[in-house]
Amino acid sequence: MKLHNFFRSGTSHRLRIALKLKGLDYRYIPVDLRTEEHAGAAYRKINPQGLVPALEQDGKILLQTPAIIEWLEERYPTPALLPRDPDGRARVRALAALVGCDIHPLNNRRVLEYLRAQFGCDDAAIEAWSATWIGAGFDALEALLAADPARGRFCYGDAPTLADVYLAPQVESARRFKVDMSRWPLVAAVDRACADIEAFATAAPALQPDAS
Ligand SMILES: N[C@@H](CCC(=O)N[C@@H](CS)C(=O)NCC(=O)O)C(=O)O
Repeated sequence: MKLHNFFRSGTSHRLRIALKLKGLDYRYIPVDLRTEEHAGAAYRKINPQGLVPALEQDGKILLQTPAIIEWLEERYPTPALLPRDPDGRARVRALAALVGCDIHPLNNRRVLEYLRAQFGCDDAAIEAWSATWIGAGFDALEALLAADPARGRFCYGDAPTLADVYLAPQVESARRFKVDMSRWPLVAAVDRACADIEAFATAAPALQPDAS
């Protein structure tokens, strides 16, 4: 498999974690967001949307991390990233969607660049914007975790699931935007539990070949 990705991209980070949890090897193909490589013609042949990551296998290109991770789950079911029962699956998917649909897209690079270019936002304004949407999402996540009587070390139970695969990169991004994580002790505790697992530790942005 070839993983077209960028070390600091949250969605790339999410997919690296899922691949590593499944024990799958991949070739790391860096796509540099700093030089707009993702917007160029060569990468748009892989993903016309000009977004990373993309996963290539046997000449097929898979796009959109929710679809790619569900494909991995179906193709390589062990270890499972979703619980067996429908209620558990709905819960885990909801926690993942809270991050993937309602936090991450608002803080995407192209959104922040648009705020800078069209509305003259400076670094402080960008940090305030990002902190607002990360905070709103993490407030809800913290409440959901607190209300779950069966909660274990992770978002759902005592083994990592899809929800943790989404959560850990979002916490990493929150730190990059200088968001104080002490407001969400349960979210921070889940992130620490994830960091103890090799798949999460080795997927970290700072350890990737294009990190600088
Ligand atoms: N919904 C897409 C989102 C992908 C995405 O937003 N990727 C970001 C990096 S985390 C990107 O390529 N951004 C480029 C830009 O904003 O210019 C997915 O889950 O794969």
